[in-house]
Amino acid sequence: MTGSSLAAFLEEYAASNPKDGEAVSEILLGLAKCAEQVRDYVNQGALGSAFAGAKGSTNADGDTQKELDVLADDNFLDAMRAVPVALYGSEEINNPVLLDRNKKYAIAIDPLDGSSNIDTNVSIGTIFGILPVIGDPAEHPENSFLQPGSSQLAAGYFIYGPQLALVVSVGNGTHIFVYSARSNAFILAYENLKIPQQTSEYGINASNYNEWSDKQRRYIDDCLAGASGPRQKKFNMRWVGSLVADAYRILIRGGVFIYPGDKRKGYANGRLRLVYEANPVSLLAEQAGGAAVCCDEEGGRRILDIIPTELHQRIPLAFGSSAEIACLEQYHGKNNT
Ligand code: AFP
Repeated sequence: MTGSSLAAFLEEYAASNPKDGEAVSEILLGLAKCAEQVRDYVNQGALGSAFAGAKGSTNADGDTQKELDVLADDNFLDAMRAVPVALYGSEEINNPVLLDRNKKYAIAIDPLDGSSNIDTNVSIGTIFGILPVIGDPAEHPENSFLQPGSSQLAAGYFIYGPQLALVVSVGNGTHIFVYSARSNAFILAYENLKIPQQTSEYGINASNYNEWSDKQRRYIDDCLAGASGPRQKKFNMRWVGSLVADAYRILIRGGVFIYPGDKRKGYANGRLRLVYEANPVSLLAEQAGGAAVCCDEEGGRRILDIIPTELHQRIPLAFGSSAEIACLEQYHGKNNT
C-alpha cells in the first residue's frame, strides 16, 4: 500500500469496518484538510499574523496562549462541525463543546502541541483521539472523554515539521502519511511501523533531575554511567520538547520518552495530558509494537487501561521501545527500593 493516498487507505479501512469505518474516515479526512490550513499558518512564521505573540488569554491549565494555539483550535473546532462529531474536547477549552447531539463520535484534541517551540522554528503538531460517544452527549458531555485509551477508534497526530505528516492508527498498525504538494494529498510513506524493542537512546527533560524521585534519578544515573555502569552500554539522549517530534523519532528509530511526575508545584503527575496527548501517542506506540506505561511508584500500569477522571488530567508518561520500557518499569516498581 506504500504510495497510496490517505483517502484510498481509508476507503479500504471503511470497507472492512462497517460499524464505524465510514464515519471515522470522514473525521480523519476532515482533520487532514484542516491540518493543511494550520500548516499554512505555521509556514508563514513570524511574517504571518498568527505569530504576533501572546494573546494574553490563558488555557485550561493557566498557560499563556499564543495566537497560533487559538487559531488552530478555532480551525479544528470548525472543521469538526462538518463531520460526524458530537463532542470536541480540547486542551484549549475547559469543558467539552457540544457540536451535534445526534452524532456518535467524540474527538479529544491538543490543537497545537509544543507551543513553547512555536517561535523557534521547531516541529510542532496537532494530536487527536477519536472515541465513541457514551450516553447522551448533551447531558453528560464529559463522560465520553472518561473512557480508557483502549476505547479509541483511531488516534494520531499531524506534525508541522520539515515535512507535514500524519501519524495514525485505526487499530491495524501505525502508519505515516507524508503530505505531497505535488499530489495535493497525504501519501502513505511508512506502513506498519515497528519500533525496535531494544534501544540505547532516551528522551527526558534532565533539567528536572533535582525534582525527580530517587527511582527516576537512579534510572538516568545508570544510563549515564555508560559501558562501565550497570547497564553496560553507552546511551544517547534526545529531547525536542515537542511530543510530536520526540514520538516521531521513536517510531522511526526506537528510543524511550519519559516525562515522570516530579516535586515541582503542579507536576506530581508530570506534564502530559492523558486524554489528548498520552492516549493517542500510546495507541500509536503499541500499534507499532512498542509499550506505553504510567511511570509512577506503582511501576508500569499500561496507559491505555487507565480510566481518566477528568478531561485535562495529567499522567506520568513513558513510551517507546518495549524492552527499555520494561527495564524502566523495574526501576520504578514497588520492589525496587
Ligand atoms: P505545550 O504544548 O504546552 O508547549 O507542551 C508541550 C508538551 O506537552 C510536550 O509536547 C512536550 O513533550 C513537553 O510539553 C515538554 O515539556 P518541557 O518543556 O517541560 O520539557
